[in-house]
Amino acid sequence: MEKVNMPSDIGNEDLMRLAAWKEVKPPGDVTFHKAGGIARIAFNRPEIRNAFRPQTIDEMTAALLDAWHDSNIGVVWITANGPSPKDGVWSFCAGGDQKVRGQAGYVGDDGVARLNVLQLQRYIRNIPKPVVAVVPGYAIGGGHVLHVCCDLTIASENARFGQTGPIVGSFDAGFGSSFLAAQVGQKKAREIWFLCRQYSAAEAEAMGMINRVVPLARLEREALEWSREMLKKSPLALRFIKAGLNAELDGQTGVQVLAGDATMLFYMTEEGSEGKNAFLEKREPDFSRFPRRA
Ligand code: S0N
Repeated sequence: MEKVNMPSDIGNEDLMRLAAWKEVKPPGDVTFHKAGGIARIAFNRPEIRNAFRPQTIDEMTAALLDAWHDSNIGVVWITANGPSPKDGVWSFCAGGDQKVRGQAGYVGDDGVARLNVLQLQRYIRNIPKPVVAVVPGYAIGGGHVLHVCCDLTIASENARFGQTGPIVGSFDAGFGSSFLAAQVGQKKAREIWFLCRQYSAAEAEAMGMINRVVPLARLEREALEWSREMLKKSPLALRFIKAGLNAELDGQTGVQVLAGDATMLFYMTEEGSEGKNAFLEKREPDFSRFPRRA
């Protein structure tokens, strides 16, 4: 069968030269680098289209949490290394590794079957920093859902998008359906899941599922430009906008995140500190100097 995803002979080494990336941890199922306020977390199983096993999700989650708590990081990329050493094909992620799929989920080295990608999806939505899916090829199945969960998606022209659940016997009726529908509309989301077709990057952009399409050789340069633009903006403003955009779909959890952010802002005010100071100074709090704003 013709391989449709072999756009050029650029390699991962070329991409890594674009920024002064510092390796945060040795390569495993993912690689993790940081440079100039950006965390680059990349799937690193290109020989099987970057399909994930529990170890992959564990490593990606650890990297994301590291980026969350690093105040020098303002933008996070979820991307992928490539191309496949076997056939030169580029991929973002082809979802759960079917070779380790057991009866009740994906089985890790500990023999336990898990559905841990759902936790990762929640972290991507909850981390108070923009997460950009930088998609250099196939985003299929659970890999497609991960890009859907990211705040922005920049893809290369060769990228292909689609779901396979109803073919391989799985589905994501959570964010993979509801957030997708919020992006492309109910009819299109049903088409994507019911027919399991693949869509080109141009089609994905036209249906509002991704933000920008560029040649593969330009992909990470474009992502750098978008990221640097965001890094110049107010971190608190971006944090609140993300929480607000998520709130409706996330229900009470979304309200909790937004409310938590409001609490953090309140802590940062004199009025917010008065109660704590009064308690520590063993006196009555005095809120009389704070205005009741219109
Ligand atoms: C990506 C596709 C379309 C690429 O086609 P192409 O170019 O023809 O390549 P292939 O020859 O098919 O593949 C090349 C090599 O890569 C291996 N491979 C590809 N995908 C996988 C995979 N998902 N698992 C394991 N191996 C994979 C091939 O086997 C081949 O290897 P070799 O050379 O050794 O033969 C095409 O590859 C494709 O369609 N892939 C399968 C896509 C798929 O069905 N993914 C799974 C979908 N389901 C999920 O992702 C589950 C999501 C999930 O995790 C979840 C969902 C809801 C709730 C909870 C969870 C959870 O588990 O937490």
